[in-house]
Amino acid sequence: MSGAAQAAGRQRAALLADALAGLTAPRKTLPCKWLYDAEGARLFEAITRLPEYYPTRTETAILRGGCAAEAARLAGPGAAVVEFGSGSAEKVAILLAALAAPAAYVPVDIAPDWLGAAAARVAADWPGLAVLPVVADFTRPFALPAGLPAKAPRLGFFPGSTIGNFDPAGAEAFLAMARRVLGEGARLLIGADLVKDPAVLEAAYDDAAGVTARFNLNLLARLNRECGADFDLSAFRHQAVWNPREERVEMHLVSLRPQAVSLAGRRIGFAAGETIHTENSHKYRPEGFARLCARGGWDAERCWTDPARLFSVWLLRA
Ligand code: AVI
Repeated sequence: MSGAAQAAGRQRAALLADALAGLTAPRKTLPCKWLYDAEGARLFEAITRLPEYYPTRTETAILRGGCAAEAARLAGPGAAVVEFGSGSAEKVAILLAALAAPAAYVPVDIAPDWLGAAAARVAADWPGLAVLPVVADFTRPFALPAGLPAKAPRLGFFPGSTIGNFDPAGAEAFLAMARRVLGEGARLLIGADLVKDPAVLEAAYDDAAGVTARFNLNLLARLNRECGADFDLSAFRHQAVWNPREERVEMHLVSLRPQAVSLAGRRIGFAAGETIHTENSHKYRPEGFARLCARGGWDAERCWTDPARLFSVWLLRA
């Protein structure tokens, strides 16, 4: 069996183990990382272009509107940029363009195909830049590539408010891990979505065209494809709700009727109205985010927001 087939087999086994644990728990859940197979990644790209989904275009405008230039000035010449969960590596172009003679770009992502394609694109666009991809789960400690110039100032990059998809303890653990990986004196440029009118938030996660609904339901389609489950997708609906106590948007899949689904020889029962909780997207208040960063070992050096205060981008210093 090829290495790729073995890796795919391990992924499927991990997905099945998470699904069995999550769907037999008293409150059914599925970890949001499984939303991103090839179809999920394609749907997420489509979400980022929706009129209701303000985070991507707002963060991009903040980066372009002076934030990337100021972060680049503070990081200094010859910086090495390490992007956590680089995905399609689009926003990093704004940062690389602002930096004086960046020494290296290290995209870190768990999906080797995506990572290879994105790294090749950046290398083609930035001749002379050392592009050193790392295949790793960016939520766990990983080693920076040996070829990274030891003296290059380290600048971490974690855009998109992906930090919001961790629970508060996980977010703090991620920040502490990023600090350990990047080292003393490093900086981290990170996007964090802000608390705002619940109607704006719920529309961003339940768009009129139904793209986010398809993104969420794709998780059940993925369990059918990869784990032989028999979910009837028409018997579930997407739901996005603002949880004011936890200050997060929750995505759920609601069972429209009493039903049973089979998964790996198990029958999993659903009551009408019962939900599978598939994602949390935490929103922050600036003071709360600065406190979270401090607990993770970072000082907030700068914070930028847009005029409507929808989104924030932070430069942190280790
Ligand atoms: C990737 N992450 C930051 C997105 C978010 O906004 O929480 C995922 C997403 N889920 C639904 N829409 C977008």
